Amino acid sequence: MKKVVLIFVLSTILASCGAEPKNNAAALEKPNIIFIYLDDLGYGDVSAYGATELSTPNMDFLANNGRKFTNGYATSATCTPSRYALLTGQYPWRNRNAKILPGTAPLLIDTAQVTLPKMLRKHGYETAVIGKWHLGLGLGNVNWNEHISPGPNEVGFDYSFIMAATQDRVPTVYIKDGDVYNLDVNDPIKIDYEKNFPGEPTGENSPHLLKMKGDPQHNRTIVNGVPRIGHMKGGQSARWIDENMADDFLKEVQTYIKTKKDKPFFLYYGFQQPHVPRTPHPRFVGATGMGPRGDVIAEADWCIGELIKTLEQESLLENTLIFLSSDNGPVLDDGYVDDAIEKLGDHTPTGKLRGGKYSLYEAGTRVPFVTYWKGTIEPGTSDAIISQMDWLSSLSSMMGEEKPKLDSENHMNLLLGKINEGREDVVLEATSRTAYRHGDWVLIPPYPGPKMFLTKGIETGNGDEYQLYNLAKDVSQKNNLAEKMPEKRDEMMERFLTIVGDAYENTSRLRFD
Ligand code: NG6
Ligand code: CA
Repeated sequence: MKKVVLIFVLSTILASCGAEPKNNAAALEKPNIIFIYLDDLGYGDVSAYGATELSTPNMDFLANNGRKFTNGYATSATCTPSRYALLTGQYPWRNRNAKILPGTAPLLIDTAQVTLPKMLRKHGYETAVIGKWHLGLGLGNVNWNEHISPGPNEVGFDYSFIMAATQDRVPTVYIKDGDVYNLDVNDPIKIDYEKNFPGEPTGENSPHLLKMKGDPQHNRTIVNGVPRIGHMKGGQSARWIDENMADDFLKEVQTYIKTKKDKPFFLYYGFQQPHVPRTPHPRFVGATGMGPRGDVIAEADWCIGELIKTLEQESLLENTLIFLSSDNGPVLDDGYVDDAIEKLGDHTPTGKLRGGKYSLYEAGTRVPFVTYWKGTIEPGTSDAIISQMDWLSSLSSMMGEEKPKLDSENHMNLLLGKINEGREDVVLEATSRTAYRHGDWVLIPPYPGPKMFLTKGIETGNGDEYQLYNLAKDVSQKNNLAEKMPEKRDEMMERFLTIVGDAYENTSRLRFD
């Protein structure tokens, strides 16, 4: 009898807790969290975002059954700064080292900094990063033949299986919990970004060994028939096979999920696609008729489908919050001859947006941005402004924490599709230059330097004049209103400077080539 009463009392208390209006309705929940983070996937590369020449059924599944954001931003138009902001909740331009890093760069995140995985770990999560890292490793002068630290494991990840930088940079090996994976100690790895090791084949001196040609920057050590940025010697048994990379990461992800059933987990799944070199597994070659760029998008989409299947098989889909996005906008020619331009046909990787990777225009930073949580997030579309940087504060609030003092804002209810209000404004960054969005308006202040990345055919956003666009009426940024609306321009500039201060003064004098 007593037991029954106690249970009744407890359940009444619990029920009344749940019924209380909370800042965050999901405050008591600790779902698994998976970030699916693609590399250089454009706003227009997903069929749910309007692509008609390319089919992405699994990304569409998440977008159409979850919340599809049409004004979701990466903080930056390149990889390292976007990833830095995603994990630390800080604008990357506050850290002058947050730029595209070479493969030998030291760890960019301070081990004392607040990070998303550290915050979640405090709340009982197990955390893992599998895939692309590109946030630096060690303290400089890494010896790849010894344990490498600090790295992901020192900034909050319990488990890491990573590619150090990019697929086009040496060292072309995986690193598992700080150790090069499959390394033979008798064949040590040496890395040099400046000069070659005597007798080592490069794209330049041994073009007959290439299965894909690179430009002069991507023409150093040849690994697996692909010339890279930087020189590498040794580590033969550890070198990855590019065509297997998608399967390698997926297998890691599936194993991780299957073994993590007791505690909630946070998994950051960093895809390498469709960054260069684009090397689809043979079973995806020809999948799209668009050459390697299209085919690796099909491959990535397949991996996402397999991930969803695994979650379903493990009965985890209803208890897992999934975020799908990209670190920056699209580029066609990024250093290799792979027919990306020639076979594009009618596909528009940027959708209706202007610019692309490296650009201050919208296509640089506005990316596919989807949240999915079966049974919790109602399907729908949101045009509210949201930044990837906001996850840290949003998830902090979900864990019942105070908002950390960071650039990150709490928009958990928006991410869960409960409301449709987001950021008032956001600063957008491209190769250290910044622009400012407030409501429907975007201001690009003047920057010196070329207006076009000639080899890439992408507009930089540079110019001698202010640029002011109303995105509600002119999403393609064709109609510069700065001269017609000087008051609006000044108001925007004032707000912008209040946030970025010296950062604009410093970058506006530099040239970006
Ligand atoms: C650039 C590389 C480019 C790509 C990019 C990083 C040259 C000329 N270009 O420096 O190929 O690797 O860095 O891309 O070297 S990101 O998506 O990781 O930011
Ligand atoms: Ca990228």
